[in-house]
Amino acid sequence: MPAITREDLADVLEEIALLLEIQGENPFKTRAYRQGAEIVRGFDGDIVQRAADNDLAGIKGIGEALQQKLHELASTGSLAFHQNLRSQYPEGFFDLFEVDGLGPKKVAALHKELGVGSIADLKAACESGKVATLSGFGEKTAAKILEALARREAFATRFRLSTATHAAEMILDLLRSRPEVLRAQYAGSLRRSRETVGDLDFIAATTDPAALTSWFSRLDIVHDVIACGDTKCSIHLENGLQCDLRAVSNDQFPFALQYFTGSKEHNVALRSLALKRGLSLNEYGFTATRKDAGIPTVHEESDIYKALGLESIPPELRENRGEIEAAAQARLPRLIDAENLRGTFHNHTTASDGAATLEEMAEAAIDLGLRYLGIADHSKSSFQARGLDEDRLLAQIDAIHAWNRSRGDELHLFAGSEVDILKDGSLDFSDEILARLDYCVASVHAAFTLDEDTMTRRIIRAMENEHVTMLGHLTGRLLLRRDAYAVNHEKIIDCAAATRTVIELNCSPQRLDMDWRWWRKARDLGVLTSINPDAHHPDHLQFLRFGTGIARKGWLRKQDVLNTRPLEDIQTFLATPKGRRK
Ligand code: DGT
Ligand code: CA
Ligand code: CA
Ligand code: ZN
Repeated sequence: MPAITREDLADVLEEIALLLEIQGENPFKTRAYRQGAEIVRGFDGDIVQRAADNDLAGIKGIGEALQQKLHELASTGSLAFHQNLRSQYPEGFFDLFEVDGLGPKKVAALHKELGVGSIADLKAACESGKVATLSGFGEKTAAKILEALARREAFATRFRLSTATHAAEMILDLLRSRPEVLRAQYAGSLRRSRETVGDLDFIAATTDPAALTSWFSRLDIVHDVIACGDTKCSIHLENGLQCDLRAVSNDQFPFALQYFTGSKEHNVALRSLALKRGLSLNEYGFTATRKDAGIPTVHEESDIYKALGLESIPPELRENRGEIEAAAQARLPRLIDAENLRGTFHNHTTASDGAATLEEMAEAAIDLGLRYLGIADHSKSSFQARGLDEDRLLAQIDAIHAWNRSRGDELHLFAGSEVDILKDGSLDFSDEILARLDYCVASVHAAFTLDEDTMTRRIIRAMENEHVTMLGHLTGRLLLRRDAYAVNHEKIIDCAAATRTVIELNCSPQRLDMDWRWWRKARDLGVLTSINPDAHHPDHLQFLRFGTGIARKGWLRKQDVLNTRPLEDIQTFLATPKGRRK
């Protein structure tokens, strides 16, 4: 049985209230359940434990009927009364409540009169005109529902790291500017640096939670308020991104931050570790489950880990993929930091499909504090990207040498190419041409539909070329837009180790490719990566931060990343025959 949380208890009570309301129960009864949910959410103490122990007597607002139900729920994991209510409705029925403008009364009428049991039913009923003729609805309401459904479709997506980070930092600034906010942080998948995020989660420590949630719900950036109570507020931004704010006390803050950072799997593992020490851990604090267990003092999130005998686990690693075991043995890797990067290799200019000239890209790199920048424009087969032919490439090499003569002590430019890997695994330039370059990134840009075996052999053939320094965006995926093509990661990683080919970590937020789940294995085999923004604009150099996030998520250290090395070391690396590069 998965551990029941305080939120679970409150959610069930709220759902009961909703279902009773639909069935036309008297308002006092439904209100009792709603109030119960609020009390459970805000209760100062381990309400889950008390419910499990049937120790709820005397809590104001939780009558006998609720006490029994909470006890059943906390001790068995489910509640028969709730399940019975629920079973009277089809699976997709509960989605209807998420449609803007549909309250329990309207949902009840739609269900009773038109048999609407899902979002799809609702859409069909609106389109056929049935909803418009229903008493209490009308043309206008039906049109509004259709609009809400369209918006819901547009919103029912995940968001890229760039969109999410931008919004989160802006909101964090707003939160931290409030005098009643003692500390604030974003949690959830964004803090863990996942490649996409479903919604944003904010935790704020404050002395006045209700004032903070109310202020939050009235911000200019709010498109609509999903729900707003005394301790929690959920809103949509204009772009459809949902933001959940939880207002907690300063003492609860580290626990809430830890809990809502997740992942769920990490939390479950952590909680069972706590139980072995006689401690129950939830989003509000530690409580003793054994008499002899002392309650640890916690000021910061890291104190929670320390109390459980663990090294502090960076958020990026919290996916329950071995991080807890490593932390218990004090063997967590020392992860790369954004400040470790000294240059980067995969960047475009107006010579192919970039928006800025060589000089503009170079100036942007200087502004960012980089010591070297690799230029890798497309090769001739990528004609839609104005790929360079041999003559234009040789002219670009000259321009790069000229830059290095005049400004090389500020920023060294490396002359490269993002050379197409053709369908048979040969390259778009001859070895003679490639030999004129400082380095080359080889990428697949066409013929995506080969079967896995053929695609893998195609890429391996390219990696076996002495001139291919690194492999660009391994799978070609475009997050939320285009799936990865079929390719065998194990074989590619093995080949990279054998041929000393670097595998790029393409940190364009559209790609984040190779996927973070593979880096630890690659690292263990001695494969190097280069964190590359695939910049088509000076601003895109900022993508490097997403790259370090994903590299950290992949357990990578500074020494696993080529572009953390000083310029002189890179020059030595590139001058060494590929098979002997270290
Ligand atoms: P997302 O928003 O889909 O990108 O992913 P998360 O990880 O941000 O998920 P979210 O926003 O639903 O919840 C934030 C964190 O709260 C999640 O990572 C772990 C914690 N959490 C939420 N619900 C539960 C739960 O039922 N059990 C446990 N153990 N943790 C939960
Ligand atoms: Ca989230
Ligand atoms: Ca959330
Ligand atoms: Zn490319």
